[in-house]
Amino acid sequence: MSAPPRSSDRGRWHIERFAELDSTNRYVLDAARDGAADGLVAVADVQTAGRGRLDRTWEASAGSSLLVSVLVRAPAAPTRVVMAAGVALVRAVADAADVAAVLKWPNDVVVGERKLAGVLAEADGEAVVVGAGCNVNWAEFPPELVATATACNLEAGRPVDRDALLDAYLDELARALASGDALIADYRTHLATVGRRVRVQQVRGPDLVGVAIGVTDDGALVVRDDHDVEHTVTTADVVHLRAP
Ligand code: BT5
Repeated sequence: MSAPPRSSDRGRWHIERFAELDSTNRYVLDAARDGAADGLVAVADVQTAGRGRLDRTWEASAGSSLLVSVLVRAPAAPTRVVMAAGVALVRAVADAADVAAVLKWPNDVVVGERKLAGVLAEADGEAVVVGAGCNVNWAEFPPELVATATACNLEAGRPVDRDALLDAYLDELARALASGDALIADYRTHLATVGRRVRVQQVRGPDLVGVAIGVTDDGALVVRDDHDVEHTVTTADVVHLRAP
């Protein structure tokens, strides 16, 4: 049985902090199914089964990362909540760590081509759980991440306060969720993928290579392939390529 969480409130958010959880997304999804109110936030120092998209694993040694999930019971489409989380993370790492990051579609927070943070949204009925994992203070990465990941401390050249980053993220997320149609424009502003040559690894379908030419209001990526055919992509991984 794990220790009970420490609770606090911040604006619309009710925050529960755990030393350890299997997954903050799993915890908040279960709470949503049990009727938890909009605004529940779970934070963990470490996860034993942190999850990424498409059944992948999210790695974080104890205390190294911001691991946070929030419950949004909004009429907004889940894609809006995901966009809001991406925008909020980019702004939060700028506010709390002076790190200039951008978004790689759909929702990786990157510095250059290195991944600083990722977002995983899961829905149950009208409840949307949006989880964010952000590398905050890492001494070194495991071999499988060493070429692809970065952390706030490595970018800022100083240790970064995880609680300050959490506060900034929750404040920015509340603002982004309340921003209506401006959210889409803000998401496009932070998105580095449009205009880039990309390889799109689709979950259902072949890889595409071409140029990302836009994002729909629902957050789908529009890619013009090398045969001049346009594709609208909803679930995929994108690799930014160098221009030929
Ligand atoms: C994501 O998935 O980027 C979403 C990650 C969401 C994690 C948060 S933590 C709090 C909440 N509770 C959870 O259980 N999950 C959420 P995806 O786009 O599938 O990326 C996963 C891939 O990123 C992995 O397959 C690795 O290649 C890489 N990766 C894993 N850990 C990483 C890390 N710490 N930093 C950078 N890359 C990582």
